[in-house]
Amino acid sequence: MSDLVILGLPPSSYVRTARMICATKGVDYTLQPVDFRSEDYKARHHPFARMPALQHGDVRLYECLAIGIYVDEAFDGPALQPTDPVGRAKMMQWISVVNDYAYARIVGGCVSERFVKPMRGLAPDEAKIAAAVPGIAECLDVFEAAFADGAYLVGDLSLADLFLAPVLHYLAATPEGDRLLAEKPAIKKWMGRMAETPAYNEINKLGP
Ligand SMILES: N[C@@H](CCC(=O)N[C@@H](CS)C(=O)NCC(=O)O)C(=O)O
Repeated sequence: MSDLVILGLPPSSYVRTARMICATKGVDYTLQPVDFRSEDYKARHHPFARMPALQHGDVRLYECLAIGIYVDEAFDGPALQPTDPVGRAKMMQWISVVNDYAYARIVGGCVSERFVKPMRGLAPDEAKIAAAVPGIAECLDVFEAAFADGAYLVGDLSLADLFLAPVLHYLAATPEGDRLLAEKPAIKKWMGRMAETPAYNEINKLGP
């Protein structure tokens, strides 16, 4: 049994990415639910009060990319990063695309409104969702073109695919995503390919 701990809540997209990375590597981990807004969590694990964080012996990390690189390089299992400079740079490019554009537009603009707000008893902001749709469509155009060129974002399955998977999984569960993705056969094929992996099923069973 590994003494690796992922701190975070199961619905979080980035926590799902961290868990998928562990599952794909075959690394055992414990998921520790956290009160991510608490002063204790901020002081001990994440000064910006986000999820996930990692603890492994004396190693404490926050930021999903740092966690992903650590798990990939510190443990045996399939390599999740290209080794050539161009492939590695492209993987980082795609992770930046997810972090800086796709996550904000898809999760911030649509998924949070459709799923998180209702959980808090609030109505989705339909105007905010409608305003987010063109930016989401732009992201999907870019991913569609990438998957038309290859089975994964860069060469073989990499960290980049595992950053994107939970975001698109959530998007597909919204009416907007269902409609937009219906016109994206290459993305859907990639999602089908991801769904065949144990890691993807692990996040799927957590729903939605
Ligand atoms: N840059 C961070 C982002 C992490 C992040 O935004 N996580 C979300 C959950 S998916 C979170 O903690 N949200 C809490 C909040 O916004 O208050 C990373 O890469 O780990």
